[in-house]
Amino acid sequence: MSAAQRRLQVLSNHLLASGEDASARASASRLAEPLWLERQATSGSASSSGARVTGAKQEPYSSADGKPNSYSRVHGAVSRAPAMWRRVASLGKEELTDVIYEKSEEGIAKITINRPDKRNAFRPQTIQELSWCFSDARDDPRVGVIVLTGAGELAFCSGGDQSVRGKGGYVGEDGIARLNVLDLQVQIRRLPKPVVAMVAGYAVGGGHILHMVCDLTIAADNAIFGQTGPKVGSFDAGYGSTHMARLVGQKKAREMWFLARLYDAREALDMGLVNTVVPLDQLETETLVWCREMLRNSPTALRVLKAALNAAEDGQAGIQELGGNATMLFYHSEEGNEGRQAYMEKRAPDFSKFKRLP
Ligand code: S0N
Repeated sequence: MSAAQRRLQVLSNHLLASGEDASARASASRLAEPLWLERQATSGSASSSGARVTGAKQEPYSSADGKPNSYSRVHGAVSRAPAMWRRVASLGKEELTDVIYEKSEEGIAKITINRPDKRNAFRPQTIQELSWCFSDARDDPRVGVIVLTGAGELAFCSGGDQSVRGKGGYVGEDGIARLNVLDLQVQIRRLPKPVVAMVAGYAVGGGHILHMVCDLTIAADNAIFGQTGPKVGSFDAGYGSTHMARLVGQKKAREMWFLARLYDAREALDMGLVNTVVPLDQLETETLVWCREMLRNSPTALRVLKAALNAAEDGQAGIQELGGNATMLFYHSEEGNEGRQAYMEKRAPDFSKFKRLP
């Protein structure tokens, strides 16, 4: 039995064990069929909600009549070639044990949670290493997009490692209990470059929240999503609840949390949890295509858009992030520089030459 079939069996058992109705069982058995649909060059296939289930071959900018338009000529055809990854084994003096960190020359960083024996559950050390990698990727001007994933085909991440959970959080080698994944969520959200979750297998518990706080999620057809907290005595009353409600709506978010069910990739696509679903063997290829498309686009446009989309949810912290981008752009301007220059030359600034635009 292949890994994908095994996942489907687990999901099917889960639905049957929870007394699902006939339609849910039909949904589980439907999963035995390939769930992706090839997107046609001229008319894309759509799922019941209108969300696209995409296949391996895509023409991202084909026009309605099938003829190439100028947008297609200028921006079309993205390479599907494998990335040439270069491993970063340590950051400063710190050896990475729980995480694999790689970069490609074209500007993609890939961060892999590497605890497959535990379905990539995270312990404090894992979160610390993830944070170092994200920090490095943020500061590296050659990196334009970051991919977060899990080792193997069985799991993206199964949340907090229950075997090191103590009173007050997850206990590290220093004996201190922490919930440092909350800081990581904020770090991913604030990072001014797109972060893409590449999900095969389980994304559950705190692992589900990690994919939700990423900007985009590319799911394999064996991916399974859900919150387990109410079954194992935990919950995330921060982004894990509020951002989820923004993604899937209040009713669905309450269902996901209160019942703690698991959902297959198609259901996740239909409810807006993920951006696309692809065959497992196409997962990295498709993720690279999405990354390469973003790498072609204006980095400043992407960073300000990310800040703006965050700001609508994040209150003053979101405005601070958006405001920081405005300041950064102003520092690049002649007008901004005139103020600094005047101060350094001990003279009054001359802002009269700058137009007061409508
Ligand atoms: C993922 C599941 C469904 C996979 O089932 P499968 O394929 O049958 O594999 P198993 O045999 O169950 O697992 C294989 C081995 O992996 C170990 N393992 C798996 N997950 C964990 C885990 N989370 N912690 C520790 N070990 C894990 C298994 O024990 C097994 O090992 P062996 O072979 O030695 O027996 C299934 O594994 C499953 O249900 N896993 C548990 C999922 C879960 O409940 N996760 C925790 C949920 N809670 C959180 O994540 C809270 C996180 C948190 O820190 C937080 C707190 C406050 C606010 C926010 C957060 C936040 O994260 O955001």
